[in-house]
Amino acid sequence: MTLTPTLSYKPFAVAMNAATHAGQVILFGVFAFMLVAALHPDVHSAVRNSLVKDYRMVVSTAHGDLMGDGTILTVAKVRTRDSLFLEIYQTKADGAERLLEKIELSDKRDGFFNFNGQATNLAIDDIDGDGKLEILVPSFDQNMVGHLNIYHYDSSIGTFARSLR
Ligand SMILES: [Ca+2]
Repeated sequence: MTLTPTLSYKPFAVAMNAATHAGQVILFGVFAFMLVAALHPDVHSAVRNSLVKDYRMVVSTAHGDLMGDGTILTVAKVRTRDSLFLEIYQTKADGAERLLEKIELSDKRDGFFNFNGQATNLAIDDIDGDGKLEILVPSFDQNMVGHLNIYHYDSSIGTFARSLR
């Protein structure tokens, strides 16, 4: 008898060992995942919530010479999972948008109001007739009561401020 069968068997055994080892690694990986999932039954909702948390949607934009100096500014109404913002941008000479101000609204739900016969969720108009434009931002509070928030540019402090009504 020669040793050939033994020699041919050895590589096979090594291959079997490698395959078994790989199988164990995979099994361990599956087990580890199941363990994580068992420890954190809400692992899926956690992943989903983290995705939703980053969710950001521009629901409306409006343009106007809000500072009264001929500079046309862009106002964006931005909704995230649990907040509502106004972002005011100035378009620079090179076309880049520069964020001038970000204002968080106290209400978290987007709202609409009737503006010149149309339902709108963001408008720019001189509603008090002083020759300067205001930002008109409707929103809903947690009781779904609508509010019309009004902001104007206050040149004395160089920033946007909420208008008293
Ligand atoms: Ca005004």
